[in-house]
Amino acid sequence: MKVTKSVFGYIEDTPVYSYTITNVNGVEVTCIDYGCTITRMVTPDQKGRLENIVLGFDNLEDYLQHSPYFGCIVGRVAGRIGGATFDLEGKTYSLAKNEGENHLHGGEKGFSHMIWNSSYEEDINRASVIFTHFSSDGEEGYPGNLAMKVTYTLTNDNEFMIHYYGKSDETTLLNVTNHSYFNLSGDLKRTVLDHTLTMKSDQFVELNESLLPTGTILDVEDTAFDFRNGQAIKAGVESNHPQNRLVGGGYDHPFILSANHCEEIYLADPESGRTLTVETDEKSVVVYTANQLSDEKEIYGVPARKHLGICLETQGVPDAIHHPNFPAWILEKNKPFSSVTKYYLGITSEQK
Ligand code: G6D
Repeated sequence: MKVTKSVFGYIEDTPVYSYTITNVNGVEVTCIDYGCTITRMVTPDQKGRLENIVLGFDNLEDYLQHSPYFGCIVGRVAGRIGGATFDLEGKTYSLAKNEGENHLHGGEKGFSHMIWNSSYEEDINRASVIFTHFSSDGEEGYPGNLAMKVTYTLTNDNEFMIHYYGKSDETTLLNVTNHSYFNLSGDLKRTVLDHTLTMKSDQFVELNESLLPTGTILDVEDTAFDFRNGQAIKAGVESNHPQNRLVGGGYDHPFILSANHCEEIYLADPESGRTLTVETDEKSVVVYTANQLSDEKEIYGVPARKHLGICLETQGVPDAIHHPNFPAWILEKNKPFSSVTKYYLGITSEQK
């Protein structure tokens, strides 16, 4: 399988490289080493039309100035950490307050805002782009020298995989995800409101006004958060549930997955026939329906607007460091972290 590499732009004098992997079906994934950002993902619709299905930009300046985490790797810790502080092994750590009094998505210069080392590998039926970053002790306030590796792999079976690997010489925190905004209509023809989502999840995490978890886990039963039998995304926009209203109409919530690696997350666009099946090692997925997407910048020539994309951020439950009832994401000293999330890029007529 073919990988093409080119210079996407420069940050000061440092080149930012772009990689495009193309498979035998014309499926393409383009990513850059700034934030390991996926800038384009091209897949066929049910009529074979190859179109882009993610929000992104075709130039570096727009990523630097206007990106609400389009397509990037988020960490060391995705989501919000309340009060931008945490205690670990008897020590208190202070983090950047980059969203009011809280810490969001790894801080001012987290994984999403740095140039990673990059390389690629080509094989007959798959190709990968490998990103590495050495996060020094104290980077963005986190303890431990953390060696990170993120590998994007595309196969000839239209499967895209992300493998996350991390190892630290001191106990630290690690809760990493990819923040792609998907839109299966193709070239952003429509919002995602008529996309249907089916998820193996019985519970979701209640948020407060700062969009931090309250610590309460709610049942999805009889709410617009019940995706077990599939429903349109617009259910959350039309819902009067206080949690849908709190986030501005839609979703911005962690869902607790009740199963892994059994098609636990299934997004479909009836009109294009495109589907996206997500399987993950992770215990939760933050579903964010771009409720805060502003119209400040066109996206591939399309006016940006609310609900133009949906994020399916597989990860540990946010702010778990402050909630003993949430599964922890403490990375023990010298114990490697390894997690895989798979995305199967399909169409409704085919059987996976
Ligand atoms: C908003 O609350 C949302 C986050 O979940 C999202 O990651 C960010 O926008 C891009 O802050």
